[in-house]
Amino acid sequence: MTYTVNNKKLNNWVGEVARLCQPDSIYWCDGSKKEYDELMAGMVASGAATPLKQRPDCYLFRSDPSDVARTEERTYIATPTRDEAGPTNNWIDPNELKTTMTALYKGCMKGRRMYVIPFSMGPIRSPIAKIGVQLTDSPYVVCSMRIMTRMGEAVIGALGVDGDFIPCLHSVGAPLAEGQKDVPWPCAPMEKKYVSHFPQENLIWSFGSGYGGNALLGKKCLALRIASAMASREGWMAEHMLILRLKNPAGKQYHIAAAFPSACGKTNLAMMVPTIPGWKCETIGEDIAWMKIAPDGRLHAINPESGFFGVAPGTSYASNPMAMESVKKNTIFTNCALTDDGDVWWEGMDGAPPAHAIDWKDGHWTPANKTPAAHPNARFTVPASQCPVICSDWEKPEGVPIDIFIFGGRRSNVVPLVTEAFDWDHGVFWGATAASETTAAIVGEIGVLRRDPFAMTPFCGYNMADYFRHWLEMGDRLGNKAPRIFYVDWFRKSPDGRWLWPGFGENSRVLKWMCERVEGRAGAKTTPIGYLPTESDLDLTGLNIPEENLKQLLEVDIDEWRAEARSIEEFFAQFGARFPERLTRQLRNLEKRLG
Ligand code: OXD
Ligand code: MN
Repeated sequence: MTYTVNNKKLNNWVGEVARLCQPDSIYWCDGSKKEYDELMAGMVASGAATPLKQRPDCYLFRSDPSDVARTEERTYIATPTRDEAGPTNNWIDPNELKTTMTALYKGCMKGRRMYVIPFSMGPIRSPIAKIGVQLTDSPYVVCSMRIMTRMGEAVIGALGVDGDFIPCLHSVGAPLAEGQKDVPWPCAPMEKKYVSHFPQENLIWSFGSGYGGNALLGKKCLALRIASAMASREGWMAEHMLILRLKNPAGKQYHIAAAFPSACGKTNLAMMVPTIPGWKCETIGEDIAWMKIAPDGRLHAINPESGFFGVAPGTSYASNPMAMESVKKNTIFTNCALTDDGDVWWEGMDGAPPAHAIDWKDGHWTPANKTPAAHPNARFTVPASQCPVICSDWEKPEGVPIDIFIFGGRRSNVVPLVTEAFDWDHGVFWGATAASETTAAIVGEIGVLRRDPFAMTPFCGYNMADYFRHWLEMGDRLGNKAPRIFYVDWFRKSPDGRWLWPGFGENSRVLKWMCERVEGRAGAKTTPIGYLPTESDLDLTGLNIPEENLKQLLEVDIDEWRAEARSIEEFFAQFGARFPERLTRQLRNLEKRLG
């Protein structure tokens, strides 16, 4: 160790875990580039990582084929009663879960080193930030955490002698016997994987997976599940939201936070290049927002992360040029394909596919193959500072004041391009009823929908009904300083299955309307579901879009909405007595307006 740790709670916990997991050695991470380079060199030597000839300081990892994504079915919220976790979470009694997992952790780090990763979610010493410490036996996790969080010695300084932290215990669950050779991606079988949260104790225990949100515990586990439970107790908000700053041609700034389910374009929107002349977008975050009411009475947001863990397939210069520019150096790629000239490739990248590549399973691949070269959940892990449009204030400790909230999802029909809520409660109703198609929609019919309130279904660390109530109460506290709330759907299709809206940079036209609504300058029509722009309220200059598309994008079909109201009623019913009466009233008001 190159530094001294005087924090008793930390020293005791590290000792306790070491006795249980029995690693060969303990290593305290300092967070330096030298340390990162040494760990990477070790992983290259062992065959776990491949350096990329075409991209400086970039490495490719291939996971075990059984360990490729967040495992929602193995993710638990262990509250004292099932009701505190609510109907949308997996629940196990905390004592039972601890007994099961303690048995798994016993000796699980044998033959491996245990790394201590002190990290801060949010700029170190920001009034909104929180400190966590992750113990892990995965050097891949250490290197990824160095990109995704502020980690190392500086955090130990901020923790001090008696500072508190959120303990995050992680093991890949693959001990090595004496002389046993390691595999490139150690992990445990599915039935032994657990991603467990104990919200009453602010404690995270993860076992058996080395991938993404299962293993980089600062992200979904701490910054969303544990933080959402802390936020409801402490009166702030932890949300699955991107944060961006939009600047109009006069230089006026607007800050927007938007919640969309995974793979609905959060990263693309956060780094968008507006097509309207003079408007600029700057990225603050692309996945998570932590927000507190500041002394000015407004809601201020920080991005608790310091890197992007983005989905690679589909990312291209056409869909997200800023992401493509960001990943040119210092990036970890996981489960992408490797080209013969030493670069990465994935489906949807610009240009023709390579004639030959090594696929994510380490096999030979040509375009004739039926299976994809990159896994559909292949990822890039990149420092946020490398994004060419990162906002100069992205690390401001007090955050940025939010003007606008956006909710949305992927719906091929029913939901218009954009709707403004009548007021805060109506906006919370929009958030609570957000839905997204989980499969391709059948033309002309409502597709297979999953309701994903606030895009938080997999990430809410307590009963979702109480979470809705928390949103309503935040509105009461914010009063007339509350952000305005909008709902968007970039994914509308025509009855014959064509996209009605071009999306990407053209979405700036919709954002411009929102900003002008905030200023009281843009018009709107009142409909039963909220305020909608008319064609003339949107700036469509230079956009070549058929009249018929606009008509469909901005219409409200009363019959479809009556069916929608019935489906919302069914969805709300699962929350029982805990469900806030104010949202039931919103549903009744919608029904009345629909007639
Ligand atoms: C997600 C992610 O799955 O951000 O939402 O990785
Ligand atoms: Mn996400």
